[in-house]
Amino acid sequence: MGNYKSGFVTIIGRPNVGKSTLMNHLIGQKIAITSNKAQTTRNRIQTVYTCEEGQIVFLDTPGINRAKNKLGEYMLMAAENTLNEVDVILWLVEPTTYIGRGEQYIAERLSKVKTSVILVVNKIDSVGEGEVFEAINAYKDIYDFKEIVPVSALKDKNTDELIKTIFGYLDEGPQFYDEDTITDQPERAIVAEIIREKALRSLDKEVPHGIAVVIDRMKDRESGDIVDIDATIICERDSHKGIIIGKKGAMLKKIGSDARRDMENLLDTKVNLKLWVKVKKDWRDSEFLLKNYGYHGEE
Ligand SMILES: Nc1nc2c(ncn2[C@@H]2O[C@H](COP(=O)(O)OP(=O)(O)OP(=O)(O)O)[C@@H](O)[C@H]2O)c(=O)[nH]1
Ligand SMILES: [Mg+2]
Repeated sequence: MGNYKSGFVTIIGRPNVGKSTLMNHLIGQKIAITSNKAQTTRNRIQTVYTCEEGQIVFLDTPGINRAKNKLGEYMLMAAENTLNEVDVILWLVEPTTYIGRGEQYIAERLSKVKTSVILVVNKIDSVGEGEVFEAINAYKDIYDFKEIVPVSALKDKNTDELIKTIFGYLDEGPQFYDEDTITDQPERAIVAEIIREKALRSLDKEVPHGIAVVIDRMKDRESGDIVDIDATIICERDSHKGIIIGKKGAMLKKIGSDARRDMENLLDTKVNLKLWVKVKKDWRDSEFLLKNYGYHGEE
């Protein structure tokens, strides 16, 4: 097998531009959670794409945003720490000509790194061709991109082309992971994220941003055909707890049954899910609680 290529590719951008959706579609499996709420992704999530030509290790990162608390600082670090460590940076943007302060900030950060940057104009299914063209025109003036690739992550439009383009910037290299490896995320972490996704999708306003999910127990029954999962949703206020539980428990029930369906698909077995809700005031500003809930500092 001559000329096998490999490398690391980070996906960065403002919140909600579709980074996690793109990564899931590129590897063909849902690993990272997605939602229409900004700041869905909180940790760096690694996935692996393997084909005959080589292997690409993708890093999905939290949306780059001004930090409002310790969790925000952690998220920003998780995204920015990848910039110098990778072979290629994919910078995802919306298909518009509006280049705000957030984008300016990213362009400025990128001007300090030597890594090749590919601009990915996402969500082209949501606008006309003219707008895509104008967006490309606007962006090409703010940074010296190696390539600009328009895609629709959601509709899998032009994503094959993106993979081809990425391989153009990778060198010959080893296969880092065996072809069965899809992600570095442990099953327990994915299960916790599934619950957080359902909560994000069902809850409104500030409530979903203040939650964390902890898996208290995950155990196969001896009969082998069912997994018992106990999990706790942490929130910041008593009033939020009431909202998460809902009238006669309806909201919690909905989150639970939505989550259970995804878990059964992931684990390929029946799941018995029990959910609890607990209040931990200001956990997003507590170093100790952040670590406890899985947001460990990276070196
Ligand atoms: N129309 C359209 N919507 C998309 C596309 N890609 C993503 N979305 C939607 O955009 C929203 C945000 O997607 P995510 O993948 O969660 O975005 P993200 O960049 O990972 O967001 P953060 O993790 O918060 O930084 C979701 O509602 C997606 O369904 C696309 O190609 N077209
Ligand atoms: Mg995301």
